[in-house]
Parts: sequence; structure tokens; C-alpha cells
Amino acid sequence: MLVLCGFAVSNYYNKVKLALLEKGIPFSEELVGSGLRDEAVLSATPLGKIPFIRTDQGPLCESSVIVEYLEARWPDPPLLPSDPWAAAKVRELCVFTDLHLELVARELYLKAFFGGEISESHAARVRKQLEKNIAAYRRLAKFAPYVAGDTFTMADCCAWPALPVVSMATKAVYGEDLLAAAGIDLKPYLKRVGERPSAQRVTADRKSAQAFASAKG
Ligand SMILES: N[C@@H](CCC(=O)N[C@@H](CS)C(=O)NCC(=O)O)C(=O)O
Repeated sequence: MLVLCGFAVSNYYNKVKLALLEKGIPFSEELVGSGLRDEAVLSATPLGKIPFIRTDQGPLCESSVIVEYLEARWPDPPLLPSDPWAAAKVRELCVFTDLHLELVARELYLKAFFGGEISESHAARVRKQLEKNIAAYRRLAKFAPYVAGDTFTMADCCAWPALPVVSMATKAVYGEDLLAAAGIDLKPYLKRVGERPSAQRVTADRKSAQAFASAKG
């Protein structure tokens, strides 16, 4: 059986988990911390990043690659439209979410979530980049009600776990949620996707993992 490795607080882990659950693919979970350098981990995920999966054919890392593999191997139910153009538009949204929003906002996490410090100049540079990228994302994302339109797609597997983190990080660092400031109201979207059984499982597991982490201190 396929094994999803990583931890349930990670948005990238939850992106893959949503896809697995939406497709009804049997899987188990293996708790693996990020940034581990031991050979057993590096042979599966050479940068030590999570998530990765273990399959009968071997390990695979990078959440986008994993989700594409799941789509190709278990096409039903689909997370991409059959029309190549429409599918490319969904993938475009995935890239914008992962690369142009989450990866930029990630530069704030040290201060936003881990009690660290970042310089004012760094925070200002990230803000400028995020404002530009969020405005661009807003041109593409439909939220009607799903990110790519009327159907739940791979773009929602990316967006639903990641966008709240972008909101929280910008609020924590700048005192202002930059998504909301750009006119993106996430509440109806998060609620809508949050009603799906897949998302409910992801949320419940994330909350348990967070509670466990804070109990451990
Ligand atoms: N591009 C990777 C990003 C994954 C990623 O950044 N994972 C974080 C946890 S959310 C991680 O493992 N960070 C540890 C590190 O970068 O060493 C993917 O899509 O899977």
C-alpha cells in the first residue's frame, strides 16, 4: 500500500493527503520530520523535505510530482479537467499557489510561527513581492466556488491548505492579512472546501498533530 510520509501540519503534506482522500486511494501515514539528514530519509527525499511517498516501485518526493503521479495512476475521480487547455489552467493555478504565494510567504514563517526574527528590510522585500504576486493570483483564481471554477481540482489541493497559512503569516508579521487586503475573502472558500469529507479528515488530523506538538512543548 502507498505510504504518505511527513507530518500533518505541513500544507504540502496536506495537499497530497487531500488528493489521496479525494481519489479514495488506500494509503497509510508515516510520521517523518522535515530536514532529517539520515540516509534512510535522504534516499527517499534527497533534500530532506516532506512530503514524500513510498510505493511498490520506490519513493517519490515533491508534492506536485506526487499529485501528478496519483492523477496519472488513479485517474478517477479526476482532479484535472480532460480538456488539455482547462487542465493547463488548473496547473497554472497550482504553480501560482505553490511558487508565487506559499514559497514567498514561507520567508516569513520564522517570525510568524517559530518565534524567530527577520530583518525589517527582509520583511519589506517579501511584502513587496507578495503584494505583486497576490494581485497576479487574484487575476487567475476564480473562487466560483472552487479556485479554478465550479469543480474541485488539483488547484484546490494546493490552495486550501496553503492560503490560510499565507494569511496567518502576513497577519503575524505585518499586522495585516495581505490576501484580505488584496480583496481575497477566503472565508466562503475555506468553508465550502472544509465541508468535504477529505478536508474534514485533513483538518482533524492537523488539529491532533498541532495539539500533540504543543503538548510536547
Ligand atoms: N517543493 C516541496 C516543498 C516541501 C516543503 O517545503 N516541505 C517543508 C515542510 S512544509 C519541509 O520539508 N521543509 C524542510 C526543509 O526545507 O528542509 C514540495 O512541494 O513537496
